[in-house]
Amino acid sequence: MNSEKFEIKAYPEMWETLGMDVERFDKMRLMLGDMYAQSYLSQKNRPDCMGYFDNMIAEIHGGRVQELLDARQKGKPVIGTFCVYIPEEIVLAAGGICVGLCGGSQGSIPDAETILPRNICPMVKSAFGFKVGKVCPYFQAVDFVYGETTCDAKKKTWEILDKLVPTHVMEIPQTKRPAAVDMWLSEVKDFRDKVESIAGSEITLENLQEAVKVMNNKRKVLQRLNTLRHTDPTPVSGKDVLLIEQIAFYDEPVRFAAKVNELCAELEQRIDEGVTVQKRGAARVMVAGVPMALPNWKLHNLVEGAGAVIVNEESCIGTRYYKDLMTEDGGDMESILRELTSRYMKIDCSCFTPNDERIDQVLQEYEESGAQGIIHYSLQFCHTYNIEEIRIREACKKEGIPYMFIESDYSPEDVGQLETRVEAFLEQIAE
Ligand code: BJ8
Repeated sequence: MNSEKFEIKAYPEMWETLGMDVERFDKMRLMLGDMYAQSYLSQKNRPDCMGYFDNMIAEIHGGRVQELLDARQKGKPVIGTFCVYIPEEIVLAAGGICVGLCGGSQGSIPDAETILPRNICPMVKSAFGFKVGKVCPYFQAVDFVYGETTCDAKKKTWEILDKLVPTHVMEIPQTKRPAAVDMWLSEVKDFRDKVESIAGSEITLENLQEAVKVMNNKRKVLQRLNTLRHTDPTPVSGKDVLLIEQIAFYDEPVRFAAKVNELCAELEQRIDEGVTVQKRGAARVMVAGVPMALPNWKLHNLVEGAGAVIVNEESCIGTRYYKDLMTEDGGDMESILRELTSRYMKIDCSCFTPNDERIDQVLQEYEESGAQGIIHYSLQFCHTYNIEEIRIREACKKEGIPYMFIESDYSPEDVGQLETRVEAFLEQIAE
């Protein structure tokens, strides 16, 4: 796609119907389009199959939103989420759509700060600001949103968000003890009941089994993609893989999996032919830490702009979302819900204590990815990741892994300073 011609399509009539601030949103659309063209379309030698994902961005404010509205018209539940703990399988089994609403944009933060304190996580402020400013068609299109009690910023924001959009809260335990797992199973069942009440019918065993297969397949293709990008030299940029991991949270899962598979086939061919996006001698970096919600491409722009390549994201918009699968052996409703609960409890979010599994997982992914160093990325005011960083740093030191910690937000103010730090880190890796 030609960067000069790229534009995110406008759907003013639809936005009007959704009760959005159309004039303001239209300006944000143009800015996002420019940002995308600059960050993405300026890359050299991209795989042809990235065209589908470019188009998903071009249609981000219309095409997919229309699919959500069509589903609602047919009485299907359309649910907004903010965390990978919300079991998508249940929504799919009810014929519904699950859409990620985490915010990765600076543009909506001033809206949030008219209500919320300034010194909380930018991801929470960005998402909340989208609803306050009426500048996100997805927020306007959902039946309700499902929050969770993972961190303090989120769980207290849901009480305020509920005044603007129906907000349900799922209790996520803080430990993985047997009693905590049982408690969470009951939360999963409550979630199922809520989804069924919107759908107006019970989820059948057959539909749940099918939904498990659909989600497994989506996760498997993301695993395939991640394995291919680990090839040295890599056939695809870290930015492009991050984009796909972000789109995974709002695209239709069967279509998405098919398109990622097409891309994987192209990457295999590139590997055979020795086609790479990695410059000779480029440093290979793994990123670990908090999720980077669309359009947070700040760190990837910095690292790849400095000539290195990112080869893994240990993050919920990354491997934490797709590393664990379910069995597809059948079973009854109760056993599938139990397995679903266990599958989700393997997610090693820093909100858990203790969280030793994550330290091991980071080291394992470092090995598998062929990276030469780790950047731990946290958002400002995210206490759990900022503190867990200490243990990751210690583990890296013990293993002799080059390591750097970045705490940032969505504003461009620290870009210059981060550029200098990233360059120094890349030089250290190259030594
Ligand atoms: S399972 S990482 S998606 S909670 S960065 S909002 S934790 S203050 S995003 Fe997350 Fe679920 Fe965990 Fe994953 Fe709070 Fe931290 Fe902000 Fe965060």
